[in-house]
Amino acid sequence: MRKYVICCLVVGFVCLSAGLVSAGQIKDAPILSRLPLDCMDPISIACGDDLAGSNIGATNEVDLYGCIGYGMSGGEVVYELIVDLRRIFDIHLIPDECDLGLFLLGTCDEYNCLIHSDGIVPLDPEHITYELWPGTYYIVVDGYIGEDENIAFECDFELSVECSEPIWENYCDLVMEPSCNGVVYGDFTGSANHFSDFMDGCGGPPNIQAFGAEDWYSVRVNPGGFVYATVLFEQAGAALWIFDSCVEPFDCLSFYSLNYTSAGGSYENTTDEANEIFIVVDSNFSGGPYALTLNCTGDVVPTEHITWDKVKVLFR
Ligand SMILES: [Ca+2]
Ligand SMILES: [Ca+2]
Ligand SMILES: [Ca+2]
Repeated sequence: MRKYVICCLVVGFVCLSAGLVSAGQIKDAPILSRLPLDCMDPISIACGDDLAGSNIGATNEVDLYGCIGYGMSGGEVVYELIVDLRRIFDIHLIPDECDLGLFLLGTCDEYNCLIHSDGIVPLDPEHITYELWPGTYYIVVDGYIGEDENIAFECDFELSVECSEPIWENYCDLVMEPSCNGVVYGDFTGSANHFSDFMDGCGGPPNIQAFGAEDWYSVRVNPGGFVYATVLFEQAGAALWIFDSCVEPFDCLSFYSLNYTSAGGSYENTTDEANEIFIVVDSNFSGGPYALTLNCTGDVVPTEHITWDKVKVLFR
C-alpha cells in the first residue's frame, strides 16, 4: 500500500490506471513499474545448472519489461548469469502449476530485455534460446496475474541453463589489401552486419553498438613491426577491431574509441615469428564512406586473401 501511495503522489494519472487494473475494471492494461529491479542479491546460475526455485511470497518490484506490453505483477526471482565464453544459451523454466514468465536481461534493468518467453497457455513451460557474448546478464522469473483467478501466479519451479558452441564463421574471403602509410577509402553500401561488439579482450566496451557492416583488411607484421590503424567516418559512429585471425573464434588484439566518428587500434609484433593481423572496420550503421589510415613501422606487408573464386574472376 505504501508503494501505491507514493505512486499516487508522483504520477496521478498512472495511479489512476493502476488502480483500475487492480480493481479488475481494465484487463490487460499495462501497469507501470513502481520500483527498479532488485539485483542486489541474485542467485548465481551457470551452464549445466538445473535449479529448484520458487516465487511464492517474492516481492513484486517490477511489472513491465522492455520486451512485453503487459504487466507481470507477480513477485520475481532474479538470477545472475556470468558468461565467460560466447555460447548459445538454452534456458528452460518449468513451473509447478502456475503462470510464470521468463526474461533475459542485458543488464540489471527490466527495460534492457533481450528476449522473453511467456506463452499463451498459462501453465506451460517457458523456453529461451539466445546467443550471448562474454558479460554479466540477468535471468528473471516473474508471475503473471491474469483474468482467471483459478490460475496461480506463484509456485515452485525448475530453472535450467544449457550451453552449446556457437556457429563459428569464416570471414577470410572478405579480406582486402590495405595501404601501409597511406589511406584507404571505403564505403559500406550493400554490405552486411556480422557482429556488433567484442567487449572482452578489446580494452572495454566501445561507445557504440557496431550494428553496421564490417570491412576486413590484413597485414603481415614481421618481428619488430608495428601498426597503428585509425578509421574516420563521415556520417557514422566508428569502431575498429584488430583480430589475430579471420576464422572464429578469434582474439581481439586491440580496439579503442577516439571519439564518436573515429576509432583506432595498434599492434606490435614482439615475437620472433611473422604474424598476420586483421584490421576490421565497423560502424554503428551501414552506409557511408570512411577513411582507413595505417601507420606502419618496421617490416609490415599489406596482404589480401585471394580465394579460388577471386582467382577465377581474374582469369575470366
Ligand atoms: Ca513482477
Ligand atoms: Ca507463462
Ligand atoms: Ca558490425
